[in-house]
Amino acid sequence: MHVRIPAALLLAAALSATPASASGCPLFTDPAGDETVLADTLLPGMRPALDMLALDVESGSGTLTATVHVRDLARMHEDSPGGLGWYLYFSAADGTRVRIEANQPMWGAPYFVALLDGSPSTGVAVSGSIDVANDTVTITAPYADLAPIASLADGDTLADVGMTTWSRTEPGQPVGGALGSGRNRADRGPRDLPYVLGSGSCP
Ligand SMILES: [Ca+2]
Repeated sequence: MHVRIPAALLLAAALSATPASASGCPLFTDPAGDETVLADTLLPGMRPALDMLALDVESGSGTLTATVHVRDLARMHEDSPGGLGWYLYFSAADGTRVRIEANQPMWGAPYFVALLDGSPSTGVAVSGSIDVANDTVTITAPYADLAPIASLADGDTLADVGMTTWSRTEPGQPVGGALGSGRNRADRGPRDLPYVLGSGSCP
C-alpha cells in the first residue's frame, strides 16, 4: 500500500533536519530555508548550498578553524554556476576587521583567502575544504598565516564574529571580486558575536 505524504510535510522535515556532524554547541545556529530567493536574472531561486544552519569555531595551538554547516551542497554548481562564497568576519583584538573567504569558483578547486575587510587587494592564502557529503565548508587559518593582516593569540577576544554567504551566477568573475552585478548575498548570520581564541565553540 502506498501512503501519500503531503509535500509540505516532507519539506518541513527536510528543513528541520539537524546537520549530522554539527558540534554540540555551535557559535551560532541559523534557520533552515531562510536564504534569499535571489532575483537573479539568470537563475532565480533558492540556494541551499548557501543556507547556513550552524557555525562551529575551534581554535588553539596557533590555528583558527571555522566550519559552517549548510543545508545542501549537492547542487552548488548548478544553482550558482559563477561561483559561491562563504565569508567569515571578525575583528581582531587590535581592532583589525578581517574577512576570511571560502570560495568555490566556477571551475577547479576551492580557494581560501584572508583579507582586510574593505581592502580586497590585501590578502593572504589560508586553507580549508568543502565537504559535499557532509554539507560543510571549513576554513583553516593558522595565526602565522594571518600575521600580515592581523595579530592573533590564544586568549584574545575576537569581536563581532559573523558569517554571510554569496552566490555569483555571472560566469567569469571571481566570487571574491568587487561588489557589483552578479554577486548576491544569500544568507546572513549574526555579526556581533564574541569568541575567545584558544577555546571551542562551547562556553
Ligand atoms: Ca539559514
